[in-house]
Amino acid sequence: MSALNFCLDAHPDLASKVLYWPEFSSANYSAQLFTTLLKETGWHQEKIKFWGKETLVPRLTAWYSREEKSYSYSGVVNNPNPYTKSLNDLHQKVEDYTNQKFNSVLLNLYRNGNDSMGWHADDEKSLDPRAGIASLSFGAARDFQIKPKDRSRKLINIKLNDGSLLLMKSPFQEDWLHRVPRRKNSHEPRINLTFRKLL
Ligand SMILES: O=C(O)CCC(=O)C(=O)O
Repeated sequence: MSALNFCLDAHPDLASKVLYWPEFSSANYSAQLFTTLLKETGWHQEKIKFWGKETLVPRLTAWYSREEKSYSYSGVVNNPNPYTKSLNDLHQKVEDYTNQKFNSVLLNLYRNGNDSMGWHADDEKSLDPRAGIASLSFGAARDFQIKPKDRSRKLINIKLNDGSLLLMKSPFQEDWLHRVPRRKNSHEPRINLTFRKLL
């Protein structure tokens, strides 16, 4: 269960902040989970205000919490759905791998390479600043990019593969931004789950 940091070999200072398990789940198990999550999840497309104008976010999302926690960001309030059995099982496995505790999960569905997530940090006051954020990916491989908030260095690209797990340890969110950029040549869907600990 030891993490592999080959994508960050050139950045030894990040080894204590970002951990990557490329084979958290087997191809078979990932394919099953992808189908289950796609079907079971209460997906919806949020509207956010951007420069005073309402726009649809370029992906579908869903929020689940074990402790009935709501989660707000960018003016969107996510009311909690109760955990399903699949989410419970995944949650347990992710906690075992990462040795961290979470109580909620945000799911993102990228329908194809046109869907994306802009630069941001998961640093809302409602999140426990001592807890990490664990990001689990199924389906199409997509680039995940990180860069320091103070722009002191260039962005770093990490390819998040099907069945992989990435852990952003505390205090990564204090100093770094991340995003999933559009990729015109990616045609397949991807589901990402970020396990979080809300206060
Ligand atoms: O889809 C991903 O890999 C990242 C998701 C993310 O950044 C988020 O949910 O805050």
